[in-house]
Amino acid sequence: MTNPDLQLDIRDDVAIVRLTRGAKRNALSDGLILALRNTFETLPSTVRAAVLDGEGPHFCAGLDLSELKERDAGQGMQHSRLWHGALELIQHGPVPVIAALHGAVVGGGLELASACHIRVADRSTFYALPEGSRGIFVGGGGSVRIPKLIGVARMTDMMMTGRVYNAEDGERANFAQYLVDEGTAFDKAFELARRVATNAPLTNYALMHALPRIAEQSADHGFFTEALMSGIVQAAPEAKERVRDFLEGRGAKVSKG
Ligand code: 1HE
Repeated sequence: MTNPDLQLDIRDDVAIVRLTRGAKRNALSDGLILALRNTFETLPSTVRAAVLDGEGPHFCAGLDLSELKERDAGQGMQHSRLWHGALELIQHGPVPVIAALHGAVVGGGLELASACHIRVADRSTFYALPEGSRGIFVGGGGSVRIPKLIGVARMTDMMMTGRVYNAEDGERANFAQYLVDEGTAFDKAFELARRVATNAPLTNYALMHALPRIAEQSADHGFFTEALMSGIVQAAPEAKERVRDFLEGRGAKVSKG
């Protein structure tokens, strides 16, 4: 399925997925949501990490409001489930995804960013949830994912009062793990993706699939799941090879950042 509003470019083992609907601030139409789902579902098996970014002055203006027609309750629910399916394939898909943020990261754009594993924001970035003032509610998984980043109290405040966070305050509030100079978010995200791509695939798998689940388990269940995952990951030949490399002086040492 091709969609002119989404571009996929593969550079070695990193996929670059770009929203290319800059004229409409990368507003997410149903077609674009389906294209995102399809892209992450069908990434070539050689890909080990992905960068998600947006063309033009803004990362993403959220839901395409021009498609917000009169829907009955059932259709509204199905629309939300469409988003859930697509964003689930980003969060729990085949590879870690690093979002390169700039300009508006608002509404469904923030929901999309929060489904990624690492967020890099440049200094032009701002975050908002205008759903609150448009008389609607989040529907793309935002109520589940965003409080895990910034907390329920901040999200409630954003939606009730229309509060907008700038890039610096946004970093302090945990929207993004990296804050970089304007115009450099893609480069930083790509550099991180290349680094992430060198990890053992099972380690990345554990980080994407086990860690967030463990965080929601009781301590007792979490310790047990951790032990299972730990056993599986360390048994892989690649883990043995990497540890041997270090012990025999070939592996990189940890150094101060
Ligand atoms: C759009 C959209 C959109 C821009 N749907 N068309 N999201 C929002 O409520 C955010 C709405 N957008 C904005 O506040 C602003 O557009 C921005 C701050 C993002 C960017 O401002 P600016 O001055 O750079 O651009 P612009 O002139 O406002 O927009 C350029 C064009 O994009 C214009 O169309 P044109 O034909 O007049 O050129 C806009 O109409 C169009 N555009 N944003 C449709 N969102 C799963 S539920 C999720 C629920 C939500 O996401 S609700 C929040 C929706």
